[in-house]
Amino acid sequence: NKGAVSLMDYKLLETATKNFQESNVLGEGGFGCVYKARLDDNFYVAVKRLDGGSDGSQDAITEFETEVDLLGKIQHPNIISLLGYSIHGETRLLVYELMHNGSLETQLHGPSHGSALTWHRRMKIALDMARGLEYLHEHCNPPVIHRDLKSSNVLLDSNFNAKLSDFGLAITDGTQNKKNIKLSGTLGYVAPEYLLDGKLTDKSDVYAFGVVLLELLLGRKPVEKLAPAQCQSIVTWAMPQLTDRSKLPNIVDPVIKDRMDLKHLYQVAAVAVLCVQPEPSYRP
Ligand code: ACK
Repeated sequence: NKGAVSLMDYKLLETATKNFQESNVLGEGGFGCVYKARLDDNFYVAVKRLDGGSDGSQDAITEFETEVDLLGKIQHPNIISLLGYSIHGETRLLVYELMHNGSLETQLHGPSHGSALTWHRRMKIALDMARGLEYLHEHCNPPVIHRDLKSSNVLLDSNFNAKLSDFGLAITDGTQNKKNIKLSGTLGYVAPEYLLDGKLTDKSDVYAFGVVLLELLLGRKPVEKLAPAQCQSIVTWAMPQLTDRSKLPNIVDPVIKDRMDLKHLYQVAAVAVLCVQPEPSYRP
């Protein structure tokens, strides 16, 4: 029974949360570690642990709640299954189906450099992602915008079936609230019209999907991570024009502009530069 943790689910969940060991870490995400845990003799799950108490814990709690609310209601072969969750003091646990081949990002850019990803598998991953997105945009009521689609949020099972994960930033609001929400996403995947004008639609996910398609095709990220020194020089170049908020009438939506902290201004600066100087053939 998805959406609520039944007694049986609760018992299983308890088993899983007692059975995971620090040594069984699968990887680290934005808000905590993901562990492999044994549910019973031959059934394993993935447990994501969010520890509270640190800076940004309110964001972590909000993301936890969004994930539980949304994934609790969603069931689709190309969306990760949330099997249960628990809140114990400051510690929050999310229990998912185990995806044996980890994330698309690690498969593509990790030590194996995509060697397991034949063209046939890459095509199938693209199709699986499209099916997951189509479900979110066209068949969920209200429609869901993922808002943080990227290769690290695409997980692969033992047969390399792809499932979308990490719904902490997803939104389901209709159209009216989209300009009031905090600007979020990952640099390199964020649609320019969302970043620069705050215009968020399901097409923002489609842009990010395009970036992942390029990753599948090129075997590398179309927009490389900027080195701190590069960021610094971009920001130094852009900040004089951006620090005075009143001088930005057409670049950023007024509501977003008021809510933006310096971190977001830096993002806008960095992306403004990336938009001015794109590598033409890599633009989605
Ligand atoms: O790329 P990875 O090996 O796959 O490392 C990341 C890490 O945890 C942080 O997100 C892995 N991960 C996340 N969710 C799952 C899951 N349900 N099954 C298996 N691995 C997962 C992800």
